[in-house]
Amino acid sequence: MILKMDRLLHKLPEPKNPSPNDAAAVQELMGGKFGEMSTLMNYTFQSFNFRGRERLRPFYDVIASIAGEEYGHIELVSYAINMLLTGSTKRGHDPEPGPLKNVVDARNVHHFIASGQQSLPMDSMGHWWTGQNVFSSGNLKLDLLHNFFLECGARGNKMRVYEMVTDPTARELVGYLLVRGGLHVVAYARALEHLTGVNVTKLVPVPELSNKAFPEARKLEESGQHLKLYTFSPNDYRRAGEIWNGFHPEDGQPLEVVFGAPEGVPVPDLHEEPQLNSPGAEDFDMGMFQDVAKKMGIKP
Ligand code: MN3
Repeated sequence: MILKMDRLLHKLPEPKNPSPNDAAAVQELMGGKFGEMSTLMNYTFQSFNFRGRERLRPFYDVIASIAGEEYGHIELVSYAINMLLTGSTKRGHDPEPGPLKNVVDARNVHHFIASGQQSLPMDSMGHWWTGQNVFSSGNLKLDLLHNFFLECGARGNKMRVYEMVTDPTARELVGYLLVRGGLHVVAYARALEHLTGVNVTKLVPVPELSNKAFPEARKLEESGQHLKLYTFSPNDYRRAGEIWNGFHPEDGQPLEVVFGAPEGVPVPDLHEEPQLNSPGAEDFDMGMFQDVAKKMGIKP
């Protein structure tokens, strides 16, 4: 089961300007082949499908813990896209002046036609994410090799998106994902080492550029965010520490398992976009909920 919290994993700064094209590039980190939807669904299916978990429990615990974190990553990418899209069009109810005319040349007009100026489960070219991106062979060595490759591929794409976007919201997002995805690269390398004895961490980093070259990532690594594997569970997955231990291969600092989830930050409020009828419901009577809340003693 999953336990949900109305919190975001990391604080994103407000965008300097609306940037529909930065948002379109960031979509690759959502619904691209190597995006967060792919990491989430790969580890989710592999953990659901895991056979022989009593014998191989620590491997199961690592994959399941990382699957939990990836849910928070798609959520964070979604908010970054939403924040970058906010303000791209002129707000108002009157269609006649063409309030969406600014975005007819945007890279991804699905943001304005198929959604209310919001993130979508697609890549930077507007291709919908597909379950064909999920690899769950049932063979532990093969699945871990795939996961190591997937995280390295994701790392490469994150770096290129960083080099493409200039908005601070987008760059902070990518910096954070580089740090946490970098940790997942090392986790799958360590898992393969425990399983096979092969020194996979010698391959790290792939691509060769260090996270420390990116100012937003460097700042987070200085506070140790590349060292802590969270279980995203109050009581379970406690044997992840039998794999996540020792020292970070790049800077030699000690690795640590944290039971539970990071505290997170409040979820940003997304304002209404009346020109897109989003969310609409203009005649909804707010007083009705206020009366119900009062009767039930629910605090806002
Ligand atoms: Mn991720």
